[in-house]
Amino acid sequence: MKFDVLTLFPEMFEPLKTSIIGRAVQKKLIELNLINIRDFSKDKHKKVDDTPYGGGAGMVMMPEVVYDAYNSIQNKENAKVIYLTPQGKTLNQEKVIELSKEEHIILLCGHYEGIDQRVLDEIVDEEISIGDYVLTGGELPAMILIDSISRYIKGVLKEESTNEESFSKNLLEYPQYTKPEVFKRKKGAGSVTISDTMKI
Ligand code: 4H7
Repeated sequence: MKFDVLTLFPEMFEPLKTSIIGRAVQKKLIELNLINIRDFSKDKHKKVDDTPYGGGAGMVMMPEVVYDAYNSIQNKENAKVIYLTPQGKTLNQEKVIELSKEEHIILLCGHYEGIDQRVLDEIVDEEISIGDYVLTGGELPAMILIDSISRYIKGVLKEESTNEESFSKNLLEYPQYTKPEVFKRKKGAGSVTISDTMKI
């Protein structure tokens, strides 16, 4: 799986370089490319946003710079372009599994009041929201997509981990226990006996 991320804040993606996803990148099971949209500004002050037509608060990301950043991505013929926005369809596990079957995903992260509609109409295939609340940018939603999708890429997790979820066909997990057998006078699941249950 290849992920290209179009963002004004590539440094926000540092946490993905740790733990399970970081190891998957190192093992080349997933490829993660961060593209700084600001690098494509032709303005001498590297400006990427402007005031909205029709008035209103805040700034809108300009279409040309986003389009040029998108066009810098190689071999994007079969890529799916996803825009992270609160207006998108809410993400769920079924959608995560569907997306894990793609070979190339381009994630477009908006900031400020969002991105000029004309470039969205030109390049976006799908709009996704991670839930009904407001964030300052699409970067955290993009990271959540990368994390949730990568779990389904072969070799990222131990074989059984995602199988178990599909067998049980529900996401409601039971409490987990490990050593020690007794903690704060309570036993873990494995060693609970009938007399513990019956309080005898
Ligand atoms: C694109 C368009 C995603 C990105 C608009 C993004 C929540 C989610 C953003 C906006 C996001 C989610 C513009 C929406 C400013 C909020 C006050 C960045 N927020 N913004 N508005 N739920 N914000 O997935």
